[in-house]
Amino acid sequence: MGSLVSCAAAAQTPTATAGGASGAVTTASAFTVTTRHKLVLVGAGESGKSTLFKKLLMLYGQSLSEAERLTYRPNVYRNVIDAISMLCRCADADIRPENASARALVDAHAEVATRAGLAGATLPADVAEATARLWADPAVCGAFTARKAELPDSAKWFLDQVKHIASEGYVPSAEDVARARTRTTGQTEQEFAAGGQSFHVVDLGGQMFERKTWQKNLPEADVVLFMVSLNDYTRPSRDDPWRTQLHESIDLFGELVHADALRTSTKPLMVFLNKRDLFAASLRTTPLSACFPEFDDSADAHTSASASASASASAATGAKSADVSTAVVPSTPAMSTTTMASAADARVDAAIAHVKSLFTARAQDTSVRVHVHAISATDDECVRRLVGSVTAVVVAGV
Ligand SMILES: Nc1nc2c(ncn2[C@@H]2O[C@H](COP(=O)(O)OP(=O)(O)OP(=O)(O)O)[C@@H](O)[C@H]2O)c(=O)[nH]1
Ligand SMILES: [Mg+2]
Repeated sequence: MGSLVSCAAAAQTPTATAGGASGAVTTASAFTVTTRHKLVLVGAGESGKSTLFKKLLMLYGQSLSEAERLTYRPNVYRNVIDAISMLCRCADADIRPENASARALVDAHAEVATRAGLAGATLPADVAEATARLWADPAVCGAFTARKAELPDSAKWFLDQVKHIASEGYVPSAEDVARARTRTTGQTEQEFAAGGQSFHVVDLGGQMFERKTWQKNLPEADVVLFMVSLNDYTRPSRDDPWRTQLHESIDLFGELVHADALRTSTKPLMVFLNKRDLFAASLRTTPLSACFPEFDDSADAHTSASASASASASAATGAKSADVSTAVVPSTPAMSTTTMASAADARVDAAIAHVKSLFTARAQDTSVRVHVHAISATDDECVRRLVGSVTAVVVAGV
């Protein structure tokens, strides 16, 4: 699946069969496919479009060879150094004096590597050791927990395994590749086959200055996939301290459904409320009402009323109860673990239902057919279910 490293070139020629594309198309031909459905991935920056794109190719294309995974090593190194540098800047004077030398080492490595244009080229063992010490420092941990730094959501994934990443012979796993953060510029496209259908998926950059590519791709899309980071309810907007990036994502969706290419069309538009895993974890400490004051977070409002809705919603989205099984739910001696887990699930699902209603409300005066699912793009099983839902939509044509 050379596509993951070379697909930018394929962007000019969507039917190119080089690299991974050929593998996916070969699979498609086994089903005697006649139609190729174009899926266009849009949504705000860091909502998880590329993560889903990579997962789709990993699950439905050919698995990545060791050589291909190795090409992601500099990216992983860079993710580690960027994350620890940002956290140290936020923790700053509170870092323990005994970790001052570790910080100096990390800073020097980051600075020299950046100046030499070699960020990500190496991750020496002593720098990895220093990173691990800093990651264990209470001030750095505190800065992470308090979300003081604008870190990619994969920061913890990589910092937790920094010594392994720096070890000799380290080859990024498929999961490391999926989670390695790189901002998408322009567009990346690829083909895959699933459920007897052939798909052409286009991953577009979501940062503000990248969105010009959306207009060009939307008219040709058979299904528009709009990604949202549910966890953005805890991320303040960069422009307005009273709003969060989730508010901005809702506005962006409103603009999208009213764009000329969509407003009067009956194109299916699937909204993926992504990062359900992080959302469930964040709800333990930050109520959704902190972002949407009209939402009632109280346990009583959701546990009994939405328990059955929760079960069906979880089944439909592939949401895992295990994600929230340790959630802090007001416990009584009579409350069993299962009850606690389902109560926590019900609260997460109620919060998701509220966010979903905010998105669907924006499309009410359009003819766009909106389908909303809560997902975790990092979860293979969830991505498989998502593909089932996409297939059902293209087959039904609604
Ligand atoms: N825990 C968790 N992390 C996720 C999930 N989906 C994406 N991420 C992480 O979120 C970060 C951003 O994901 P990307 O896929 O790069 O986001 P994007 O939408 O392509 O961003 P742009 O290219 O800037 O538009 C990465 O570090 C991913 O590993 C998820 O479901 N759960
Ligand atoms: Mg991207």
